[in-house]
Amino acid sequence: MKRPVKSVLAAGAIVVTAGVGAAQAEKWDMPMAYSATNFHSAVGAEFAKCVTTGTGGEIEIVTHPSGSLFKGADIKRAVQTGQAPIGERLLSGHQNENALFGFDSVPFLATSFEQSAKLWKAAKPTLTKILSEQNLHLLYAVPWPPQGLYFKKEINSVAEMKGIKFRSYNTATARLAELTGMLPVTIEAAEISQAFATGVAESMVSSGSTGYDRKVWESLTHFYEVDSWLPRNYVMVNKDVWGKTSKGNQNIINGCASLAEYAGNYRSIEYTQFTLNGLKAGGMKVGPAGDKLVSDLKAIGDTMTKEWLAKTGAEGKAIVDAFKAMK
Ligand code: PCA
Repeated sequence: MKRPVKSVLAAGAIVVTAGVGAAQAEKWDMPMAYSATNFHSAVGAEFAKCVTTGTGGEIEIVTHPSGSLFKGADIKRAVQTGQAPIGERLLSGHQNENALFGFDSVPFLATSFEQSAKLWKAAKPTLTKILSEQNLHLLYAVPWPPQGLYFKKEINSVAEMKGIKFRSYNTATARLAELTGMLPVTIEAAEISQAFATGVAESMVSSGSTGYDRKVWESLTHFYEVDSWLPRNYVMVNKDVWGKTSKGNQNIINGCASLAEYAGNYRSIEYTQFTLNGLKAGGMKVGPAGDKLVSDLKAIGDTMTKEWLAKTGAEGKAIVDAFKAMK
């Protein structure tokens, strides 16, 4: 792990040389759940470079996308326990531990990038505190594009979804399946192409981005733009590791994290239409959900919102109230 501090040649030929007496170099392996080509992973790789360059190589971050170091579901535990110093994960993936993690998967609460940014502002202090109590320091978070529904046939109402095998990625998506009469099966994004090809799953709610990354047109035919919510990925550091990091390096990491959050948000917006076009080019029918499907889904959304508020109590209500006050 430890090796002498060395110069880092950044893009544009800026040479950063660590001073005499600089701390020993550390390598931080950063597990990530999504494919290397996905924009979250690309932003994570830029963030890693920024930190490596900015700290003059004192901290070298090496990203491991596609769940190659730890599978998505195991990344948080790995960082909490110090098996990995830093990592990225879907925030609402922890909804089963604490319903507050699902603030960004409440149907139709925040349905655009603008609203998602406000909701994040409203929720961030609570989420930061919960993560801190779990030995995690929150660095940055980036939204996925708006979520829509994928199917292998035309669907015009919730009644037509009955019995369909549905790939879920968190508690909210599993609940959505139950309430629509579908059969939920949890599958990581890294494994969905195979799940659809073999018929283990026939439908999912996700962004155009994930469908595009996983080439789902090889198995699926329809994507309905529902804009039900925009879930976030976040980057966390083990708190003990963070506590041992020098103030100067913490500042550099925070600066790189702010840049990553900004760039990630921008790329997510840009990627939305690009990936919907990609699904079309792959042969899928892409368009807004019909009126009946939308009104059926809104009714289910109301149920899920009530359930989430009942589970999260005063803290959940405070997030929603703060968000609504920003409008
Ligand atoms: N892609 C991720 C989470 C949300 C999204 O758009 C997934 O499907 O796993």
